[in-house]
Amino acid sequence: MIDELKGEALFIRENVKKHHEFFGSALPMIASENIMSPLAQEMLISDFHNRYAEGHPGARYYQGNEYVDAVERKVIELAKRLFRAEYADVRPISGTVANLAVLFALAKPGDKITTYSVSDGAHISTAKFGAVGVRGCEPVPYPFDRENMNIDVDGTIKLIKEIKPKIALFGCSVYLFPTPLKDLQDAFQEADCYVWYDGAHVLGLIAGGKFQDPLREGVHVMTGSTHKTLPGPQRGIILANPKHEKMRKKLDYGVFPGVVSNHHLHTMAALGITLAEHIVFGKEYAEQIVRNAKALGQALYERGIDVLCPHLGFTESHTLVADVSKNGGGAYVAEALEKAGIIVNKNLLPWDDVDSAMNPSGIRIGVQELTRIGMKENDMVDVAEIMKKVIIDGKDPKEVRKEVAELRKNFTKIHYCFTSNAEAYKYYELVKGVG
Ligand code: DSN
Repeated sequence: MIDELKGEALFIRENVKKHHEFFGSALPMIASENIMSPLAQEMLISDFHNRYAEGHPGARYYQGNEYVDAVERKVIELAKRLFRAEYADVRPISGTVANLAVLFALAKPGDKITTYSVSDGAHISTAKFGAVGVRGCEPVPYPFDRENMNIDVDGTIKLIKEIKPKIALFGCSVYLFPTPLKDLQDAFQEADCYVWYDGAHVLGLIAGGKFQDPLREGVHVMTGSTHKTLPGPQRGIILANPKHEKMRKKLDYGVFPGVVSNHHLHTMAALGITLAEHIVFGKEYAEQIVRNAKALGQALYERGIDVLCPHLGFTESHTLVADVSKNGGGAYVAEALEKAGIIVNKNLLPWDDVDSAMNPSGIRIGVQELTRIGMKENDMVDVAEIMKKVIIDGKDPKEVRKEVAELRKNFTKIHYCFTSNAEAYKYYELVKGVG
């Protein structure tokens, strides 16, 4: 029995090791992922993981939090500094949990919330079948300009003025271009609504001075996960310039006791280290991400792949979207690329029915992780050439896999962090001598 279950445990460990090897020789291009710095990774195996802390530093429900309190105070301070926010709550354990906290704080069942549609790029937590619906709120979609992959400004102004939503929410998993928030100010005023921006995908760009700066564009609250363009742990954050004191209290209560009990202290520590590193390296990193995304868009487009928005330079973020319906569809292309070691995801495009999520027209491509391991614009051309071999030339992905592994040999380090010489995707042999 012991031997059998030790075998099961080793099976799990072995597969995690294989995963490391796979990612270490692949091109990870999921737009919502990234790798943490070694210093941040170290926090994940600390004793912080084993402990509880509820409430606020200095006002806890458990003993033993002396050092946890010092860390939490520091993480809040770093978050406020990086995002120039009056208010930061670093306790949400994921982006969706942060969103639930805001929904419980600022809305009640039956309230209307204007938002992007999922097929136009919205995150699922903003949908009827996601957190907004779980709170019992009514999402009302913004009119969308498919050609420019953004809200239709005139239509959105009209909608907000008519509907007078409780919250005007802007939250996407595909943010190619900044939301023109400044153009909507009058509508926000007239509706007297809360303005909420879910910046999960672009937090690292925002902090690095790229894309847009929602908290200075009329947004009251910005949420996000902390592991995308901000290359931190799987966690969430709430940043705000509260409309009034009452809002501050509501947000606080929305998090705890609202939707978070213990807040996973090891990832909080990792977040703090990520924030400190981003204060130093974030600008340089964000600028390179956007340059790389544009370069990859151009190179793919020149090779016959239908990347959206060529007339706008493809993107202003880390993300590209391509319509691959003529190449076999999103599911087929994403799987073929995976076999070649190029990891992207199939993605709905605005003209897809939401029910076709398992076989949509598009793929979504992110360059934040390739940038993190040191790739520059000229490397994007190499990546595009390899992708073309699968998508356009229909070459055997297993053959292309060898080229991918060869290319990756030149990119083994994590950049834009305090320990820039460290190996990416390293498997740390924590437990020696098992078995
Ligand atoms: N749905 C995830 C993504 O954008 O990939 C984010 O939660």
